[in-house]
Amino acid sequence: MARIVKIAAAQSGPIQKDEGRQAVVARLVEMMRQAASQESDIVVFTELALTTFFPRYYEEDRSKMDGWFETDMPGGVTQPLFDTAKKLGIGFSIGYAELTPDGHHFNTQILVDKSVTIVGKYRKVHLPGHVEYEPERTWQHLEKRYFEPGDLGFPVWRTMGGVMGMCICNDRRWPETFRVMGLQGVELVMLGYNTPTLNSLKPGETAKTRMHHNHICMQAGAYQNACWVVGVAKAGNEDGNDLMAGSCIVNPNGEIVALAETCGDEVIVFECDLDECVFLKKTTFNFEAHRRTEHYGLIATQTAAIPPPE
Ligand code: CDV
Repeated sequence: MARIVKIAAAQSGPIQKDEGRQAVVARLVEMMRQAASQESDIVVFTELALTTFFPRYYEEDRSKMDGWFETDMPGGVTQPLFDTAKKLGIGFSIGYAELTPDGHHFNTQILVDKSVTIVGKYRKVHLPGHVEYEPERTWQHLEKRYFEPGDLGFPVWRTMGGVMGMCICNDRRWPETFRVMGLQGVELVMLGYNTPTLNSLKPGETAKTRMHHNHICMQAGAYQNACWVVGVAKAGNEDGNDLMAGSCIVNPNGEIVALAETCGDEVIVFECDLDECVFLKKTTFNFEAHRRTEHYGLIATQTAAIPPPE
């Protein structure tokens, strides 16, 4: 038995601050064509795929940042993605900054099926960084200033022959992200990331260690929930800021089966058999048989770690 979904991960190279959305969308459309030419069912783009990673820029008046946000999806500039997907018969998932009609700002990802219907929307829950300008940092990471935490939870959708979920960048570091989707039977998790190659608060940490963190959390999420994970980077040097590459496709054993080789626009493709999720879901990670929720209360009731008194 095999339920094959051919997945393309479309890594973006750097997007400079003054690169227009139209030029960016043209790059994404080109990668969508490459994915379709390899008969992919779905192409996954990165977090905030339409612009440079703007949360590195501080602006006192937050409303001045609204130009980085999309008020419509599809909108005038993003319509070519939907038109091309329809023509080529390919689904896609893409991250962007969302400004809602009632004025809310989210870091959002959508899932679009082959008929170009938006079947799923996810809004980033774990927002890293800080609200105010922090002079001790070599660069700023102001996601907490410009976005609200997502208000949709971690839903999954039955579409394209499987159970699909999404999360965004920092979410991948939290086992809760994957487990909540695992508890809904997720078979494929799609995510994009913009991750600095180095840590401005920990100068000695190597790029290799940070790449290890990047991969290990996706590999653990895949294995512990018996699902496929696709992680798609925005990579390379944006306005002097280095973002790590390492886009990958991970199987339900937690093994990386496809890995990007460059720091630029690059498409990697793998035939994912969703039935490969079945064995672990029925044995080691048969949640119904083995989970002990009576001991997990702290996870959903306490935020900070509270060690015992000295
Ligand atoms: N875009 C992100 O969420 N980036 C974070 C960085 C700031 C650590 C990440 O977890 O990769």
